[in-house]
Parts: sequence; structure tokens; C-alpha cells
Amino acid sequence: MNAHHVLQPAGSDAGTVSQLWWGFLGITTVVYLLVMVVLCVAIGRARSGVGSSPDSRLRSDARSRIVVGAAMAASLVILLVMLAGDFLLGKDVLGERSPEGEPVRITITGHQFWWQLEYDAETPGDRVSTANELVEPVNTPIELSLRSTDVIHSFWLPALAGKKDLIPGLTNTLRFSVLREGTYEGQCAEFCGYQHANMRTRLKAVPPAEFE
Ligand SMILES: [Cu+2]
Repeated sequence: MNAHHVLQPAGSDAGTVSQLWWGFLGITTVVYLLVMVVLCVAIGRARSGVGSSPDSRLRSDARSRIVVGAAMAASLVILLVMLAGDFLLGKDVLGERSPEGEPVRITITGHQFWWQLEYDAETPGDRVSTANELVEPVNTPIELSLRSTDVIHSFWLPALAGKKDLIPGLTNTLRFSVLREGTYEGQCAEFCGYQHANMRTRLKAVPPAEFE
């Protein structure tokens, strides 16, 4: 399995995003094929000279009014469906589908060109600082606080969750959970300087017992 792949989701958010992607691919494929069929029929009719008499022009005028009306109605329906889909997807991505429980909290600070990771804990002795590589328990909510000390970076683990920016002077929050054990590659997704391409990260998802 390519752990960098956005269409092989292993996280709560990435699953929703890939569902949306496949849904759109299906709908747009059907629409494309329909348009091509109608286009071929129209070209065929124009070639054979159908509809060139004055009488049939009148009929085709009436028909084109129906077609325009139907197209407008279809656009309205599609817009409403997309609005509803957007609303439902937003609810999913905001974490209402994530597992219950106390999240593992980590503060991530973006630097040119590395990620500083700090595991939050009640007792100071349990706080851990590390760089670039995260270790997380599976099926447990994860809450990342994202900050930056220099320029804007963007934290992105394609197989797990969408991008979220790290902005100087602002703390952003990213919540998700990992559904399968494995190692997942990540990448800074906002151009931040000459070494931007080397600003990688990695998340190792382990069983909760091993994480403790
Ligand atoms: Cu960066």
C-alpha cells in the first residue's frame, strides 16, 4: 500500500474526502457521457437535414424552450444536492464521526524546514518533544494544535486528513483519527522556502497498548 495516497484513506477525514472524490467522479462521468450522446445525436440530425422546413422550425422552437427549462430545473436540483452534500461532509469532517474519548493532544510548530512536535500531558514528566515523526494510537481521537514561528506552512498527511495551515501568530486545530495501523507519509503543503520539498513528516499508527 502506498501510505502517501489520498485515495487509499486510513483516517476518518481522508475517508470522507475520498468518498466525495469517487462520488464526483461517478456523477461527472455520467454527465460527460450524456452530453457526448446528445452531441452526437445533434450532429447526426444536422447532417441528415432533419428540422430544416419552416414547420419543423416552429416545433423545434417550442422544444428548445422545454429543454432550456429542464436544464434550469436540473441545475437547481444539482445545486441543492451539492449544498446538502457540503453540509453533511462538513459535519463529518468536523469530527462528529471520530471515536469518542479523550484525544491525544500534540502541539506542532512549523519551522523552516522541520516540524517540532510536543506531546501534551498533565504531568510535566510525561511531556515529550520530538521532531518530524509522530507515533499515534489507532482508533483514538488526535487533536493537533498547529503553530508556526517563521512563515506559513501546511500540515498534510494525505492518507489521514486534509491540509491545515500553520500560521505565525495563530493556532489552528486539526482533529482526526487513524483507522488502520501503519506508517503514513506527510508533506508540507504550503511553499515555505528553498527546502520546502524536504519538509516531510511521518505518522506511525500503533495499537493503543503499545502507545502507552
Ligand atoms: Cu513548510
